[in-house]
Amino acid sequence: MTVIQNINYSNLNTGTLRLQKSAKKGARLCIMVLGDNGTGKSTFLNNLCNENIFPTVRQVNYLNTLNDLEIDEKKYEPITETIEIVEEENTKKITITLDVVLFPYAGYMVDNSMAPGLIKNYLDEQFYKFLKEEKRINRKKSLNDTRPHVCIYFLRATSRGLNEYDIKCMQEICNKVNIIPIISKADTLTEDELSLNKKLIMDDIKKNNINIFDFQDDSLEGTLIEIDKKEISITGEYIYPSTLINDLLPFAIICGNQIIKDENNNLIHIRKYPWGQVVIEDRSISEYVLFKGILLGSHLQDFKDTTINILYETYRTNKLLQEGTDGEFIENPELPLPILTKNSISGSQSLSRSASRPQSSRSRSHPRSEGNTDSYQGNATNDTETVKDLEEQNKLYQMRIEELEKKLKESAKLGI
Ligand SMILES: Nc1nc2c(ncn2[C@@H]2O[C@H](COP(=O)(O)OP(=O)(O)OP(=O)(O)O)[C@@H](O)[C@H]2O)c(=O)[nH]1
Ligand SMILES: [Mg+2]
Repeated sequence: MTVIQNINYSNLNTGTLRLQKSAKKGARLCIMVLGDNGTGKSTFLNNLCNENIFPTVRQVNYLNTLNDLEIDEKKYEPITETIEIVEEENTKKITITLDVVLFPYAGYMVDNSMAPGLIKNYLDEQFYKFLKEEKRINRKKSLNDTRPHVCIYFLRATSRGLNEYDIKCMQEICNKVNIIPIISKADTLTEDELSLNKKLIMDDIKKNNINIFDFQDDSLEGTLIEIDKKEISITGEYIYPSTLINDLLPFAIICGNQIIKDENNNLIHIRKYPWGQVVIEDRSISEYVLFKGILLGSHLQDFKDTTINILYETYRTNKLLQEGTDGEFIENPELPLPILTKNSISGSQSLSRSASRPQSSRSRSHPRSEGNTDSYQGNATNDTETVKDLEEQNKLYQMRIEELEKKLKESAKLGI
């Protein structure tokens, strides 16, 4: 676990005040970070914790990787890291423990078709582990909870909306985790391109029924950001305290590659270019601070609540229902089998109708009644013959009964 003494970000007062409520016991959040390779995930995480914890240059031999591109489930095993962020505000310390889950190879391979399913399985597994702990008779006081509360999904702005892989991946996981879409490397786009990409991505999200986290009526007013009246946004339009967070999605961020101190001795992130530098905390350049405030401050608890009360609860209900059904479903050889009728032999509709009727000894003792009812289909001739056989047998029994009755009457007459 890495402990980071954190900084005073500009305009974090409202949020940090909110966070102080939970400061005593400390807040904990589990984030999953997904997205194509090289989209800036590690850089973002390093900015978040002010330290180079996540290597931004992949520490694998690229040549070996290229020679080794066959699909292998093991490659998709997640990496987890726990970071402790300590925010200092007016001499008060606020600790946020961040559990980070990364899938280093997801979106990296030539064939990524396995990745969405495996990520979904991972999320299911975390739900299942929690459910198992919850169902124990002797439950631990604090259950080991590894359920990711947020998935920060990094998107490459291509001016063509979402690519096929991102659609598939988001569709697979959107009912298991709160997705927040992010356009990374926003410095590579003009204001117009950025507006267009935000729109195209949101259109694709709606069109493909991807459920991302819904901020509902929450506006910037309730976040960490103190906007006086209006200020210019990254897309060149104005934002106001009343601007809805949903209208800003996907957040467009630039992340820094250096940390320096400003004139007030606060740490700030900068991205250096050959022609100059930009300050990441400048909200007209990057929505990083805005997103950070929402993630670790104003909406931290909302992400957890939605995960626990909606996403996990839905999983739990379905799982328990499924288990209940499985438990009750005992294959019973005594279950009534359908009576064979002409209709039942010729059509599935009549088969289902006859299935609810009681079993006759005739069909039960019939050798074919032990098999699948489907096997009766096409045996109409045989069954007609069987009925005839039985009728013949009945006639013989009837004759035998009549014979016996006759004998009884004769015996009675003779007084035997
Ligand atoms: N121009 C620009 N470059 C960025 C930005 N964020 C990250 N980068 C650069 O993009 C490159 C890849 O960044 P990483 O953070 O390693 O990306 P990643 O998504 O972790 O990559 P993988 O782990 O390989 O999938 C690095 O050279 C970063 O410095 C950004 O906002 N703007
Ligand atoms: Mg990385």
